Amino acid sequence: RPWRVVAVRRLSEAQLAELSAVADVEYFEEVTDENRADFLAALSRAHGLIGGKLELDEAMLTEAPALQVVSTISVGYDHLPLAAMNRRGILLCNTPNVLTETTADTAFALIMATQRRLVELANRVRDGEWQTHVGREHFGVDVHGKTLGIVGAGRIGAAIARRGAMGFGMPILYTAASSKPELEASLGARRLELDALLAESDIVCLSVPYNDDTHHLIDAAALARMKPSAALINVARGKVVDEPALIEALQRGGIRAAGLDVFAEEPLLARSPLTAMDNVVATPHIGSATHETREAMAQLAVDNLVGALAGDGPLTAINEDAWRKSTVAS
Ligand code: 8YV
Repeated sequence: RPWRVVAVRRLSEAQLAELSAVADVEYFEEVTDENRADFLAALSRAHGLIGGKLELDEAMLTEAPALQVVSTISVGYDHLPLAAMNRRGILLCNTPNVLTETTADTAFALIMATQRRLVELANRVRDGEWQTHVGREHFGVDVHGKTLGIVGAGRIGAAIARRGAMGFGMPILYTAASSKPELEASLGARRLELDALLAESDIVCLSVPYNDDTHHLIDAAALARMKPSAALINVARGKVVDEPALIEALQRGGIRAAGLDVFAEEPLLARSPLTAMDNVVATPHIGSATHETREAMAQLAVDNLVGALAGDGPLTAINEDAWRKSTVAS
């Protein structure tokens, strides 16, 4: 076995066995303060790194001279130093496609929960507070027929749009770098500039990748453009939203509600006002967290790593060109 691989979190026995067939594997259930030195020592010898929530920065890369492939068990890679990896010719693989439908389901769960106040009202039942008939003060707002604005109609955004249009008769608005003829033809979706989408939507759903361009894309000015009756749903990354500005808008009725699966800091600390607001449904970054999808993500990450180190190449990579160039050069 010519390769050495460091694996962190979320791999099954079978997947670890698959890796072990081509590489010596050092497995870390979790990297903590206690075992970080061991992890770094393993990384300094490794050709491949695979896992979820990988902690890796540019300084760690310089301590990992043999590293050739990083295979993250996530579609997002905003936590990884791509520019430095490109310079070193280190391949970055992610896990698109296999989590698209599950993440769109999560967005819809948050849409349903915020429109119909499901968590707030279910908590009342659990707390024994269902003593009278439900009156106007507990009414929600409809889901079906509401205008759904998708900020970032990529794979996940398109899957959310399909659910909205086909399941709930929602008019669909979207932003995207380029127009999506298939969404326009099959769903009647309309592409708008962000400002216009915010002003027209009853539900604004964020499904953009996080990067310099999308940092605080939804700031105080953007929130002010939304209808006071509108809800904001975020299954992207917390920092796409200026969180203090969102809290302020929710508190003063600038917008009606928010369904949030992602936060500026995760885990969300109990002292965040978001944990105590009736018009907020906060879930702990569970966009892709089903048995089926996490298994498929881990499998794709294993296939990417094995394919890159010992096979014909990765299935889903971000920077294959940079890697191939450096492989040819060395
Ligand atoms: C991951 C996600 O679980 O894929 C992503 O980008 O946000 C989630 O599916 C998370 O990044 C931790 O690996």
